[in-house]
Amino acid sequence: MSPLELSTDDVAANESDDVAAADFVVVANRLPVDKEVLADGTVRWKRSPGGLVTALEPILRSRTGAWVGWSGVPDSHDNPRIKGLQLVSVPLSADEIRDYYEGFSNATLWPLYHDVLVKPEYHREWWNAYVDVNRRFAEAASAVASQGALVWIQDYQLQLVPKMLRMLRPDLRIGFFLHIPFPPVELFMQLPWRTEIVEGLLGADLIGFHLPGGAQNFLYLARRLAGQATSKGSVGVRSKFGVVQVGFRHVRVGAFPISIDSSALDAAARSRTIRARADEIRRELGNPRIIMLGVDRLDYTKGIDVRLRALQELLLEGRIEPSDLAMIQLATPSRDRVQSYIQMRADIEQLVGNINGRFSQVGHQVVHYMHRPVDRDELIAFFVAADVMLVTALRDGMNLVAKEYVACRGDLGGALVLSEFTGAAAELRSAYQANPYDLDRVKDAIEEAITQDKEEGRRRMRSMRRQVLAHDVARWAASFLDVLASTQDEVTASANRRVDLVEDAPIGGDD
Ligand code: GDG
Repeated sequence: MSPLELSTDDVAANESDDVAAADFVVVANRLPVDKEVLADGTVRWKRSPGGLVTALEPILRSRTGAWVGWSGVPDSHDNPRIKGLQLVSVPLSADEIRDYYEGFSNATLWPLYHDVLVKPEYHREWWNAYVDVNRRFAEAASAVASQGALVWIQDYQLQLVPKMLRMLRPDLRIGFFLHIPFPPVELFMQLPWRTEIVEGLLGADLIGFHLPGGAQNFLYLARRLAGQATSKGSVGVRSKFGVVQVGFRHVRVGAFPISIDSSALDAAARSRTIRARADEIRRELGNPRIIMLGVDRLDYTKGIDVRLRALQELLLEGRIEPSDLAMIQLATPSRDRVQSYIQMRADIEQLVGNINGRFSQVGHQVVHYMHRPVDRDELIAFFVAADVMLVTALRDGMNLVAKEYVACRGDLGGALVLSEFTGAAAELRSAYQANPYDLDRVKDAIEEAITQDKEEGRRRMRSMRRQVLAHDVARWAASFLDVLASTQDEVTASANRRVDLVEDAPIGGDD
């Protein structure tokens, strides 16, 4: 069994449908497990990969709480259980998966919030499904939350849940965190349902973004919508804070850059088995002078094509010897029924084929492309083995992979090439940063990383590690939850009052 899979001790079908009241509830599109129905009809549960699970799991394991989400397959009514954590499954039909998940979430909001890298599609039936499914998530959270519980809603698929949940349960403290960028106003204004989304979010007591820029974009919109905004200074987190007044309520808006379980990764990467596997990977690749690595969900925002093009040109120009280099590109399957993803996969696989066709030799392949998930230990061994990590996203809320690479380099080896358009770039200033739209600069950054002086490399890695080890996921969660908890008095004061937004207030144009 791969380490990605949970043992039957960890995960079992829930024998009873009892739902215990929880005082800490996470609401996310996906449960932290995937249901797999095998060809012979057997059911098994696996942990699901992805930034959100990676980030929240350590926090949930240290508390008693509930996680409300979808199991990942159509019409599943099981409630799988992970030790110490109640999972509440929200069933989705095949039509809802198509319209709410693949449609409105991933073909409307995802591209709209990522700089319109592909054209967002606006369909009223997708929107209707998004409203219906958000309502069901709100109802499920309302049913499991105890009186006065703290509810933390996650991400772009559930932006209407804060307001819906507040209407059902004004006693709750409600936080919302957006894991992807919040777009500039000019782009957001395209959305036919822009007012509903902003109002939906304003149902929360605290709205968190990765970066101050996202918070600013949202504040600007929300102030114009609610019309009564005030601004306050810092409320105990590093970033600047804003407050939007919504009727009697104050909604706090701030930046909380997410992170990883840094010390766990640091320790794992130092283990003898992982180091031995990293050495073995280098041998299996034919002992190349340089191992480059890319680790991404196969997504057009990640700029996998950017790094492949840069590599291709560097090879063509003779700035890298093909025999010196092996690149591993791990591209975890993602959203493979959404049209733009099907096209992008074909483009990337063609690029890999072109590079290998031109530069590989018998016994030495230049690009090793994997379109499947690998288990966590193998991934850590990749990080330890890689001389140069390539993160060339065209837009990325944070990018945990960049931080994971740094956490795995206790040996102070390796170099990180990092897109300026990731959230991580704000913290990892000592990376070789590049504008991913400037291919010459990307190439230069890769060359600088390859040819760096050893001491310079150690200095850069040491400085990035200081940041990543000090600012881990526990600190991220604590800073969000501390601010959310401090809203308690206001919640008590405003309980039973209606959410009182200014209806039909203009949020754009000429007011
Ligand atoms: C969203 C935002 C934000 C990937 N392949 C495998 C695997 N992974 C793990 C990585 C990392 C996670 O998945 C990916 O996280 P990212 O942050 O890089 O990207 P998204 O999935 O797009 O996440 C992003 C994040 O939410 C958190 O807020 O940073 O900006 O887009 O942890 O290591 N893990 C394993 N096998 C794989 O094959 N075990």
